[in-house]
Amino acid sequence: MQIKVNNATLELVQGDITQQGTDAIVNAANPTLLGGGGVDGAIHRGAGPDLLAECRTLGGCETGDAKISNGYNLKAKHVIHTVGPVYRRDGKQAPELLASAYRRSLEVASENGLKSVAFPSISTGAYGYPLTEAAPIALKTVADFFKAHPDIELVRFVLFDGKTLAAYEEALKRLPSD
Ligand code: AR6
Repeated sequence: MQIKVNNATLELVQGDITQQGTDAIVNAANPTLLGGGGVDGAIHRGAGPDLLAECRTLGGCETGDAKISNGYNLKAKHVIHTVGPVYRRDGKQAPELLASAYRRSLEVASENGLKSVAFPSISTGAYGYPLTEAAPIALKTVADFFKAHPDIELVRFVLFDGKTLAAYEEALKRLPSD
């Protein structure tokens, strides 16, 4: 499923983000940037040990911020590491922190001249963000970013399982078109 926002494409696919050939893939990391489980573990395995070595030099990452590294053995030349909110811990601030994780990732992509970015569903695994709440925030933040930054041409959400894809498809159908 895909839509156009201005001249940019926003698309939803089911798959493994480590296999994507976009200019960057986004990692749902933790503030240490030193690896973990879920998509973070898969990205570090796919990139190889040089990624961890570079991440050690990045000085960690605050919740809602993003840092860029090389992609090493991945098809994508870059990994943008962001940290989403922990749903139960961050409470009322969780929606803005989730939006910030997407927005900062795209700002970093734009600052580095990148044109295509693949995202996983940030915070909806180990960090416990309910999918039905997270998906509309993710899609609206990306659609709003496109309106202000025509340099980004493609954002692909790479959703690991059918349930996650279905939640994003439902949210995309309901996305306000203003
Ligand atoms: N490709 C795409 N999506 C994936 C992949 C993959 N290869 N593997 C898992 N997912 P999570 P979070 C999906 O837990 O909630 C880590 O330990 C997964 O099914 O990876 O932001 C970090 O170090 C889910 O839909 O990230 C942090 O400590 C989504 O990715 C913490 O987990 C996000 O799940 C971050 O938690």
